[in-house]
Amino acid sequence: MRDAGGFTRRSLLLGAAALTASACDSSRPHAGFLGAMERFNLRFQRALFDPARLAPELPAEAATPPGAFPQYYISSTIPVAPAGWALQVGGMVARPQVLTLEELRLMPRTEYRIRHHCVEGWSAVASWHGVAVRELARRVGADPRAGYVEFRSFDEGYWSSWDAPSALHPQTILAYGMNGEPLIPAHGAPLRLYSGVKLGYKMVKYLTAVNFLPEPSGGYWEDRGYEWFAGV
Ligand SMILES: Nc1nc2c(c(=O)[nH]1)N[C@H]1C(S)=C(S)[C@@H](COP(=O)(O)O)O[C@H]1N2
Ligand SMILES: [Mo]
Repeated sequence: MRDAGGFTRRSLLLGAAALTASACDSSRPHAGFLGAMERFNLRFQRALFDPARLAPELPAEAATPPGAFPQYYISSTIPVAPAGWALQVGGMVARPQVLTLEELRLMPRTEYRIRHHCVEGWSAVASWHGVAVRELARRVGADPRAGYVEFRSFDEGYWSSWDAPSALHPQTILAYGMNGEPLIPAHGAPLRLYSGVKLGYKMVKYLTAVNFLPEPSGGYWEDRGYEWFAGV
């Protein structure tokens, strides 16, 4: 997509991000503020980033070579899932549930190969497979009035909250596999969020819980000044 100035929307975004954000592992002082401006901003972003738009699927040749896909976690060592790990699903839902990986694997499977965009400026390509968040929402009977979805993890409490249209986008999945293989710990095992509609830091790895909420609950980087919506 090109605007009148001839820049792609993505290069503008990544350029802006590069100016303001030095790295995912450095904190920035000014936090976002709530209120009228924030609501205006959300409306504006929803118009700019059509929540129904699909990220382009890429051919196998486009895949980043094995081992070259960067790996991020805020813990000092690779986070390891607690024994008896299961995903808690709650908040504004009719049927709160605790789901094992086996139960998630039995749900409808979504798989795609798309490009990952980190706010630091790098991008990489892999295929991901898992269950769509909207399948999960259906299973637990999420209240349609829940406008936000929060994702929490066992990586030092890393978390993010999303607008419901982006969370329920068909390409937003709870991924348990990458490049046709089970997800490895460095990339968020046993379960991570993946999506074609958000920047990397919104895609929480090492998931523990998914909560459907009436209000957004910030996020690890979002509370350190990174943009909350972070659409791609
Ligand atoms: N739990 C957790 N999730 C996380 C992060 C993290 O540090 N901890 N980093 C985020 C960032 S900044 C990016 S770019 C992606 C990177 O995913 P990858 O490590 O599989 O490349 O994970 C995101 N999810
Ligand atoms: Mo990132």
